[in-house]
Amino acid sequence: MTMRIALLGGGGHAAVIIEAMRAAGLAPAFIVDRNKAMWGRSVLEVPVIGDDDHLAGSGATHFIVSLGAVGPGRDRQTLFELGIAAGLKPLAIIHPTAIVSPSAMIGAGSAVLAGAVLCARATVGRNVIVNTRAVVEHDCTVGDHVHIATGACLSGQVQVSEAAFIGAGAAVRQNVVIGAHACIGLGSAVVRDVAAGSLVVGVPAEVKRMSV
Ligand code: JB2
Repeated sequence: MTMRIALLGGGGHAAVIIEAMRAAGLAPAFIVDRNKAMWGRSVLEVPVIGDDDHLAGSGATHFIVSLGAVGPGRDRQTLFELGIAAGLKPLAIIHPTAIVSPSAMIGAGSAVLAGAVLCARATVGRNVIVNTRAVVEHDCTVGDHVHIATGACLSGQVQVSEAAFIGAGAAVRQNVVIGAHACIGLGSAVVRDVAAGSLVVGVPAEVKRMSV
C-alpha cells in the first residue's frame, strides 16, 4: 500500500517536520490547517487543502501532528485523537541525523528531530516531539503528547508524564518525575519533582504556578 501522509498544522513546526520527512525519504502529501488564509497555498511545496474536516475522505493513510506550540486552536493531543478518529495511522519520523539507541522505543506519531539523541532503554510515547538537538538519556520514560523542546536535556531515569512541556535548553536532573501537563520554562534547571499541571522556571527551577 502506498502511504499518503497528512500533516496537521502548517506553521513553523510543520516546515521542520516536512524537511525531516524528506531527509528520511518520506513524502508529505498535504497539510490541514485551521487558518483559512492558508487554504490553497503551500508550505515548502506541500499543499494546504483545508481544515481538519478535510482529513476524512482525503485518501490519507497516515498522519503526523505538525503543530508544536499550544495556541488558540486545538492542542496536540486533541489533534492526535482526531487523526485516529479519521481512521489514519500515526506515523513516527526520525531525522537521519538523530542518534537513537537500539534499545530505545519510540511510539506512534512521534518525531525525533535533527541531532536529537535517545540513549539506552529510553522510552518515548505516542505523539511526542523530541525537538532539534534534545537529549533523552538512558532509562527515561516520556509519556504521550510530551514536547521536549530544542536543546533540552533529560538526565538518566527521568520520568515525564503525559502532555508535559520541557522548554528549550532546560535540563532535568537524574530520577526527577515531571507530572502530566506540567510546563518547564526555557533554560530551567529542574532538580526536584514537578507536580502535574504546574509551571516551574529558573535555575534552580521554582514553582511559578501550582497545578490548575
Ligand atoms: O486545530 C488546529 C489548529 N490550530 C492551529 N488544527 C489544525 N489543523 N491546524 C491548527 N493550527 C495551525 O497551526 C495554525 O493555524 C498555524 O498555521 C499552525 C501553528 O503555526 P505556528 O508557526 O504558530 O506554531 P508551530 O506550532 O508550528 O510552531 C511552534 O512550535 C515549534 C515547536 C513555534 O513556536 C516554533 O517556533 C517552535 N519551533
